Amino acid sequence: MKMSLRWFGKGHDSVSLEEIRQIPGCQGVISTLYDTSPGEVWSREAIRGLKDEVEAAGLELLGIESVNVHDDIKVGLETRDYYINNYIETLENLGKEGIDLVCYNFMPVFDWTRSDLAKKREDGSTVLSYDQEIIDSIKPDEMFKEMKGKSQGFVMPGWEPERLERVKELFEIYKDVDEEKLFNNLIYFLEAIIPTCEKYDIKMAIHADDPAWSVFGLPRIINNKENITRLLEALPVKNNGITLCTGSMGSNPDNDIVDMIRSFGDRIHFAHVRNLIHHGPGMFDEAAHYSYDGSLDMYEIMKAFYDIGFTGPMRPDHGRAIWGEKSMPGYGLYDRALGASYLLGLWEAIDKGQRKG
Ligand SMILES: [Mn+2]
Repeated sequence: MKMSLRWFGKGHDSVSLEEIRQIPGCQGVISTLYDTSPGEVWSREAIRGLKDEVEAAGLELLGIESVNVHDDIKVGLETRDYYINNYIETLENLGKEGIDLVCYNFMPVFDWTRSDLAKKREDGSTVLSYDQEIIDSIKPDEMFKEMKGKSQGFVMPGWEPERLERVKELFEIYKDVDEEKLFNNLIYFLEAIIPTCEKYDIKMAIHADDPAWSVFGLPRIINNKENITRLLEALPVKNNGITLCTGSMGSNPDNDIVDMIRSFGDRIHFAHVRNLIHHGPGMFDEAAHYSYDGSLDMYEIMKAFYDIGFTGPMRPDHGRAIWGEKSMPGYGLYDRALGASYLLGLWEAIDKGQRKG
């Protein structure tokens, strides 16, 4: 396992590479070319520039999160082949620069959804939170505006202003896309790109839908064991893999995360590990990483990753906002550093316990 932190790039992230370098045991970052838009070809020069910047700080660029998939591909429009070719060109350029992990998602319209970006907890920290009743009471474009107003001035991934302008149009183009169509469009996309991934040994790692159920009537296909198994079996090659995000998948208490990790095994290429508290159906708050602070058993989760021999990058994913830090919601330095340390501590204990038998 390689501990890492997500980094949004200079000018976008409140956290610097130099700060990340000082988190004990943190080997690298997961990043993206934040100034690109979905469907655009990433140049080798830009990729190399990002890699050089990360390496100059003494860190490794362990993967890309995300290379976003253009809506025309998800919807299955005729224009999709053009965007798929661009995606392949981007993969070739990434492969030539030695990048071997690409996280992506196949969620329509919204990359992720929350009803509150700064819910206050008893100790004064704030967390992201979800309440289905609130979501049901607002229109998607109103939610977009609300999210923007609460993002502390940061542009959040998946909530770029240009998407806000198109939100009604996006709902329109997705109106005939049900789960079956979306799944078939995902397979069409993967069949086209997998030969390039195999050539450069790039592992594609699809991220779970967040939350793991349908919102605003939009289809969800990466939300439980059955659906992920279907995807992995439809294209049974190693490069067609997943990002196991404990927080997204764990938003639904019916999902047994430990069982999923053990079942998906070497098809897991990237791990997002965080905790959350379930408050009832369709209601949860994000939490500190520690088992005692949430509903997930982080020891059992880390033990499962250990037992499958997980060697890929792991990141602490979202954290709470603490100690007065101003950052993109969920992506401050302090709580993610605490999370990384805790997860590495669990890992060391599991490893040493195992060796001593
Ligand atoms: Mn995640």
